[in-house]
Amino acid sequence: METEVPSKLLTTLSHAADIVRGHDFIQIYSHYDADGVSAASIIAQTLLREGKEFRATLFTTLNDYNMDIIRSTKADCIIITDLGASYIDQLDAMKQDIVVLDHHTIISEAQRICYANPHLYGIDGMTSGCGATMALLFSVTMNERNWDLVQVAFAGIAGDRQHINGLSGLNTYLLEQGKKRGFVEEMPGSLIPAGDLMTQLFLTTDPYIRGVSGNEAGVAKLLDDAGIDRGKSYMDLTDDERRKLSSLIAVRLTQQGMLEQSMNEIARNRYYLKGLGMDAEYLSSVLNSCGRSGFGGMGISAGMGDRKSIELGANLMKDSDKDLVLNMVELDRKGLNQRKHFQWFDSSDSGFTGMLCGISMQCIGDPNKPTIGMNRSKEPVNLSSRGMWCQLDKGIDLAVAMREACNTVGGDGGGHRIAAGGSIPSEKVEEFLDVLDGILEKQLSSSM
Ligand SMILES: [Mn+2]
Repeated sequence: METEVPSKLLTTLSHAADIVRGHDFIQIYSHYDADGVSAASIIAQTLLREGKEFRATLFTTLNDYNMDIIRSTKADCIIITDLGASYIDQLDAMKQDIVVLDHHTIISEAQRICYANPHLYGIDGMTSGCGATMALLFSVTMNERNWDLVQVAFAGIAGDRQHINGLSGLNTYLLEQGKKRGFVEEMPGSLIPAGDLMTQLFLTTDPYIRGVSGNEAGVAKLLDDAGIDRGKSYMDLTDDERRKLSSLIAVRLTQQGMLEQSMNEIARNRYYLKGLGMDAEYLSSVLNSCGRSGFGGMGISAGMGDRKSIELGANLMKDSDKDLVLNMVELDRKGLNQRKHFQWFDSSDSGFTGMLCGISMQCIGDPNKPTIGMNRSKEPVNLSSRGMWCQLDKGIDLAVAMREACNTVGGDGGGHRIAAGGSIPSEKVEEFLDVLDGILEKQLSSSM
């Protein structure tokens, strides 16, 4: 049976397409992560094919400051992707034609502007449709020939980790259509990273393997223990070698406290993008590296399929993967600070706060408590948080907890139940930590 797109969403999307068709110049705003860059690339390519002019701007987050930037645009038509859910009321109050394609938790419904969000149709935007999913659905509503862009949408899905427990909701629809049309292929995954083993085991943070990731001698020893030639790559492994190496990795991950569910998530299915000749996760990392390194324009042209940009982005990715793994080794050495109901770290020296937060939650942290990462290098202090499914089952909702805790100390926060962010004034850090502990305590006790 084929998945269907809710008719209310289709109506909103064709309304959005009509609005956009009526303009010659469109301003795109999107998020700077892999999903946001994917979404912006899909929109940009769609507009280019329609012969429209456009400009794209990426934001690290949508806050009051960036909202002022949006308000001061000279464009008569605006498309906002992977952002906007928390500013619908303010966008509604603007004069321009506005289309918002987001998947973050709903605060309010739109009165005037055109707003599509999986949550509005009873679909979970945290797991079953991301910014790039919404952008693609808009794109194919504009024109059916845009189905090739489903490949870019998969980079967004992978970037927001919506594929780790299997695809669902709107993403399933994208896979069905992508497969049928010959653009996407689904393949089984592994705990072993793809590519040259000496290089990729050194760089891996997915999983982060203590004593192996970021440790050349550790990588060599692991391969020796598995009886595998150090020059081999994942594709060269015999079935026997693959089994041996993956069980040695599983043993180490278990020793560092990783849950079996997390290991299954790492051995998730992979999505091969046939037209682009690469894995969705690879494209996702390239786009993520571009966006986060301040090369958003290059990221968008990479997402639009420009080979040179993809290659330059891949170089950025290798450098940032190395920085990331070495920072993770350092964080692992220092350990996480424990509070009653969460654990936290300070990554002010390195950045990578959100990524380190996700890796430590999954690979080295106490799986029973959410992990909070903090970057105090700028004002306001930037915060990330990650939870686990087992915590959500116990009542944890990080979207609410981060919003309330940040608001209490004069900051802003929000996101998804399992992953949320925020910003707070630097002198309020201690107070924030206390307030957050109290909110999490309430969430846990009220669900019992
Ligand atoms: Mn997203």
